[in-house]
Amino acid sequence: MATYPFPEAEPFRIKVVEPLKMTTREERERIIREAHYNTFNIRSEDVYIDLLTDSGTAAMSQDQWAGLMLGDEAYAGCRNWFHLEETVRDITGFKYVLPTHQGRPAENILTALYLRPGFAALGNMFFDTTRAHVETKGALPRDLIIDEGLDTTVYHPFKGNIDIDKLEEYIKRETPEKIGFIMLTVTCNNNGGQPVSMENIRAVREVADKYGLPFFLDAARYAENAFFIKMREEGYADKSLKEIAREMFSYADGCTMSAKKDGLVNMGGFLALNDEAKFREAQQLLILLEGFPTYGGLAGRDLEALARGLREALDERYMAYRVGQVHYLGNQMLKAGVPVFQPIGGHCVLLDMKRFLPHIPQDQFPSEAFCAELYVDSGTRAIGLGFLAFGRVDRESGEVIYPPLEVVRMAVPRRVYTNNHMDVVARSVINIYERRETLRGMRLTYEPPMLRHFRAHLEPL
Ligand code: P70
Repeated sequence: MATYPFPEAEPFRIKVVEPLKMTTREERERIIREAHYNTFNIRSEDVYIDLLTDSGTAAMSQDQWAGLMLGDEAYAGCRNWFHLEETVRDITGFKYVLPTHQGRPAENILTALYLRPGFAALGNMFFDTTRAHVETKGALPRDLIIDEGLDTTVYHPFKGNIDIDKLEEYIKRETPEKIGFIMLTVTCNNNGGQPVSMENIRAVREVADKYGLPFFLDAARYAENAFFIKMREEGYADKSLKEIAREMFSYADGCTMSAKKDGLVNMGGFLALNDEAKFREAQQLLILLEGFPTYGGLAGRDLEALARGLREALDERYMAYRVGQVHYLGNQMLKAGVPVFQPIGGHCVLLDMKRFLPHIPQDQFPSEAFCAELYVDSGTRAIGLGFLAFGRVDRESGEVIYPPLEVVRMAVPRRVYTNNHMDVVARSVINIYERRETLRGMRLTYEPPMLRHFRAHLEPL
């Protein structure tokens, strides 16, 4: 990267623009009230800068758009499928590829293949949908991330790492026969896109071999993970992202992929495996759940855009810009003293609401109070990932269970916003931080039985 004088500058120019509606503060106050103070309920058109998710929100390149015109919409054997299969094999080295329309069907199939009631699945931190698929197979998801991974105040270059001692202890205690698989989410989404080191991935392979367990990657943000390895881990500075990614995958037996992230597409995913017998079983499930194995829930043109996007995400200049923009946003807030989860991850900035709004107790939804304020202030949409999303009441004891983190996530879509947009967000967050004592807590007025943050209604206290 030394050859580029401004490594974080955009390696593209903009050819098509999407106008954004500007609303007034009065309008936004009405909109958030009508949305019951839940940013999921706001219409996208009423949002100025949408940081709800980096999933499926990327801008495609001219090469991807051109690829759409080459879509072969045959039911069986379309050429775009072969292009995608060859691309995934080339990047991951896995033998068998199954296309899916997004990440969760791949998770559904993988968990159906490897888990039985009473089994456990061990990981650094399972993403919500993976966790739910593990649970619906009657198995137990177990998060074994290193302690630093949940501490918002300490620095660690690879906060996504799994605790190898805890992993081995768990396997010995529960016996390997009761473990379905080990899975590392790279980067680790639930603590803000924190990377997993190559050393850690290699160590998991050794444990997996020692106890005869399969080991998979949740590869949604694998290219961003490869970039952090290049930047932070000894011995990788001179390797290409593709070489690093290939090495990451070489230690695993397969992966699930939500291509809506590092696939740079608006919809798409896949499951990749090395085990032939499991692949045959997976194909049967794929046909049942998604469609014929050469399209798996996607149009031919979508398969083409994905094959092209997967390669683009491994371009170092793109990635330096990408991660650079996320850090550009977070660093402005850090400089102003805002409690930002550190180090900043690959796809989002997390604000620690326990330190940002210490006067609002967790059961008064500080994250949602902040998100409502942020929307009214600048039309920016963020989401709360804390008590509303993950808190629950224990069915047996009636005890209220608080999640370890109470954070607001600002996820940055890929290639969509400029740094002027990032400045608006940073200034708005800093504004609110300066008058944080004026924010009040919220209470629930409607609580859905499952995944309550998506549809909950709130009102200010
Ligand atoms: C996000 C989205 C999806 C995801 C993931 C990892 C590491 C699998 C999946 C599932 C989901 C989301 C969350 C809140 C609001 C909107 C969207 N992550 N593994 O934003 O993939 O969605 O394709 O089925 O991060 O982090 P898929």
